[in-house]
Amino acid sequence: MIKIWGRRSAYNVQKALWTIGELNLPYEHINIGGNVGGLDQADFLAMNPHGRIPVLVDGGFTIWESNSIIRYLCATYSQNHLWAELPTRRSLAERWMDWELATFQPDFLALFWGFYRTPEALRNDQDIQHSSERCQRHFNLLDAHLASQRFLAGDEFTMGDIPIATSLYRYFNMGIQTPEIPNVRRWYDELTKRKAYRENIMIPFDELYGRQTF
Ligand SMILES: N[C@@H](CCC(=O)N[C@@H](CS)C(=O)NCC(=O)O)C(=O)O
Repeated sequence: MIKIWGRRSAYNVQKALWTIGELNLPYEHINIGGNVGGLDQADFLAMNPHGRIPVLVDGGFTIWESNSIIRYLCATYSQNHLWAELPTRRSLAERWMDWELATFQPDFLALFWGFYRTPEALRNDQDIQHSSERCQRHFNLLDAHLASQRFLAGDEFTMGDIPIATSLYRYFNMGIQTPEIPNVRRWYDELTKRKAYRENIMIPFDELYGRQTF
């Protein structure tokens, strides 16, 4: 039985839970992190020395880093569906996963923390503007890419969609101005029809509003 550690409101945990849902895998969830704490406990640090969630254990094997967890789950359980065996085809998905981690997520989290998780009186409008503009550039780029295909790696849903699309529900609902991105909207609308997306990503996040601690 797969075990996954991490609070359901955490962006990176949501990616892993969504993947588990897509693959219809039975799992045990251990709520940890945020106001529940526990990430500094010795038994948790023995699994992930970085003290971060998510952590996944499958058959006694431990994995940390959300995108590595997605790759592991899809390679092991998706029967060539979300994970392409052919390296060239798989690279079409993997580039978006790496881009999400290295480029997109730092700007998206700067916006989410600067705007949504900072109490209004403490917000730095200039920083928010800066990260909002950077996010708009990323979303415009995604919009152009999605003009000619249904999903990020082609016309089928793959693991490459998961990391970036995890941000969409919050981006469209956190109360900031978003650019005209009809192709991203169409992609999002399509994802909202997926049960696993609705159950793991489209969940209220107002408990995080104005809360600067994890
Ligand atoms: N690059 C790591 C980042 C892990 C990370 O920073 N996770 C956050 C939640 S999104 C965390 O552990 N926060 C501490 C907490 O929730 O208490 C990954 O993708 O797994």
